[in-house]
Amino acid sequence: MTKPQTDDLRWKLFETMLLMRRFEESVSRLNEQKHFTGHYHLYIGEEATGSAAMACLEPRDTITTTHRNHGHVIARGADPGAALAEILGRAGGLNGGRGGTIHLCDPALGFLSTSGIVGGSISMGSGGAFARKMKKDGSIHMAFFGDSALEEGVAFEALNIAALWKLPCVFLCENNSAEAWAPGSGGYTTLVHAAHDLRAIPAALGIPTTRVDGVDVDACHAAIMEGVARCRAGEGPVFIEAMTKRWAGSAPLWPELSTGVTDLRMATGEASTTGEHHAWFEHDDPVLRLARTLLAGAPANKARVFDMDARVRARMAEAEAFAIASPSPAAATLLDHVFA
Ligand SMILES: Cc1ncc(C[n+]2csc(CCOP(=O)(O)OP(=O)(O)O)c2C)c(N)n1
Ligand SMILES: [Mg+2]
Repeated sequence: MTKPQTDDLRWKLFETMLLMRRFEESVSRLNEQKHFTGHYHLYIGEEATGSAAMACLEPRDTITTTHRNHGHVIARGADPGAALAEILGRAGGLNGGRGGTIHLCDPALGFLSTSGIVGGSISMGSGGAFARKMKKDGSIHMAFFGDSALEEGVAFEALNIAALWKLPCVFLCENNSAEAWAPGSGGYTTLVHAAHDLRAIPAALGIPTTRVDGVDVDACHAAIMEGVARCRAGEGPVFIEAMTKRWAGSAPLWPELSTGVTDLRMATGEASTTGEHHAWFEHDDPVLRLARTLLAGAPANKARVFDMDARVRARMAEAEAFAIASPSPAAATLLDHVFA
């Protein structure tokens, strides 16, 4: 059930979502311009979930995330320039250029680890939540993962131990497979699971579950806040499944900015949404959806929306310049951070 949110919270979430979106558009552009090579994943289409989730956390809480991490790291407040530099593998990056896009991580903001191993975030999530429980201070852990992670055996074990030990973990499943549920249904399928309702897996272990529209930021915030409150109260883990449509640009193996640079005039009716991506522009893009909510019946908000976007774009232009100017790690540092 969607609870009405305050306007202040909506504006805060909108600014975060815009920054996440403009960040990913920069990543796409920098890849096209060959500033970095190798595989990468964009968070476009899932901004409502990540921004709402981060708004429910406190600074003392910890987080684990996945290969599709950019949005989480940015929404938690990481510096966009240092994050972009990391994706470019530069010395000025969040992790000195060692992590790259797949392992982008900001430990200072409570990210314990970012794992490119599907299912890794769930297992480290139970570990992180165990540490929080030992602290006895009401802090919690949030583990982000995709729908495919539940195919991994370790997911069952990690959920089981979290249930048995009442660990304060929000297991946040970002399910972007709604229309690519099985092989042959088109697009690049991620989920091949015998369970047709993923909630059945944690539910079998007695973990409370919720499914929420991952494009609706109000609904996400309400559902995640409820889960976070349960965890903080010592009632054990929760499982939240945020459903999003697969963004067309994530359908191919390599991301493509197929829907173009986001044009907020689509939310005011000043730019056309017709064509191949009509449904995405009208219903499935969380940024455009929230822009429409903010503008509904409040024409005076138009200037605020576009001013906010201009500020965010200027911030991203600075971030891009910083990342591109950042040098590659010095050869002499090659063996730094090597354990053995
Ligand atoms: C253990 C493991 N198996 C396979 C892969 C290759 N792989 C990378 S991303 C991915 C799909 C992940 O899907 P999902 O968890 O739903 O996240 P999404 O990319 O859809 O956000 C796979 C199979 C991997 N990284 N780790
Ligand atoms: Mg998926």
